[in-house]
Amino acid sequence: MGKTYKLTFILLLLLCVSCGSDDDPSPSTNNNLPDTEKPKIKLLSPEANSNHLVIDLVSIRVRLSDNDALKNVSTWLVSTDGQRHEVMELFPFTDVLKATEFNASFYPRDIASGTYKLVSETKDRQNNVARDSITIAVEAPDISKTEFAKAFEKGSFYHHLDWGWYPVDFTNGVEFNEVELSSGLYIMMSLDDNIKKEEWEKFVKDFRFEKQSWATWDADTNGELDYDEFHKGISKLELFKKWNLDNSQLVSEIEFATGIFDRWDRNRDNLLSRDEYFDMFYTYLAILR
Ligand SMILES: [Ca+2]
Ligand SMILES: [Ca+2]
Ligand SMILES: [Ca+2]
Ligand SMILES: [Ca+2]
Repeated sequence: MGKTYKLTFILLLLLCVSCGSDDDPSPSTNNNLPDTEKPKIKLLSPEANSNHLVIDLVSIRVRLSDNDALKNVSTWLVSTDGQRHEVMELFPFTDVLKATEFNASFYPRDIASGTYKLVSETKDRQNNVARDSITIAVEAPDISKTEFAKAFEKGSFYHHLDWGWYPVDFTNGVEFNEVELSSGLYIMMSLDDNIKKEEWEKFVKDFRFEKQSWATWDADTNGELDYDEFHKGISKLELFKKWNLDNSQLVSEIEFATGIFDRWDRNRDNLLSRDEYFDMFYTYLAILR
């Protein structure tokens, strides 16, 4: 299930095109004259001169149109030294399309901190080209709880998963009862049917539960954790009680993000440094991993 499902949401994420309705789906047939009119393009998102954390999911939205038919769209970043960094694969339009708003998103995971030009380009079927660009910045500062919660909300897979697959119900927003808290952590560690010993060992180290012993978690000693074993282990850590700061029925999204923040803040200075969040975020919370 893990793989199929991952593929589904990768496609959703990268290829989410909302096609503008067009009354006339056929290319204009003005007596075989070649189309010499350029398409039009406008970058609607992200905002010009906006700053993005290196763990932020950056949403791109471009409005495109052509008098005849659009061929494709692509987007990339250009650093100040002129180097080009792809952030999205070239997307071809197979249907005849005169106008659309194209959506995609990317994590600046492999992008060094700095200022970049974000360029979007579209071609029509005669290869007439149009481009639009804006300036954005990518940064990796120490972040507060609030800033971490914001990045969590923007880019964590809890907001993007198809929840039908998992024992959680986020129809009222991302919040957890005690069972869902275990499920949420389970999904964070593994999208498969079990948790392997290496995954558990990494988790207890990363979340500073080093005193835990594998033998007490893996009750049937088959070398992996099924969901019940995992749930029992998590229950003993009493995370639901500890993370449920207002003592309500649910661990809210902000309480969940705060709980993670505290586990990752190794030096207890109430900030997450890049070293404390970068690998962790991309290991446990990013949509594509
Ligand atoms: Ca054209
Ligand atoms: Ca087991
Ligand atoms: Ca609560
Ligand atoms: Ca810290």
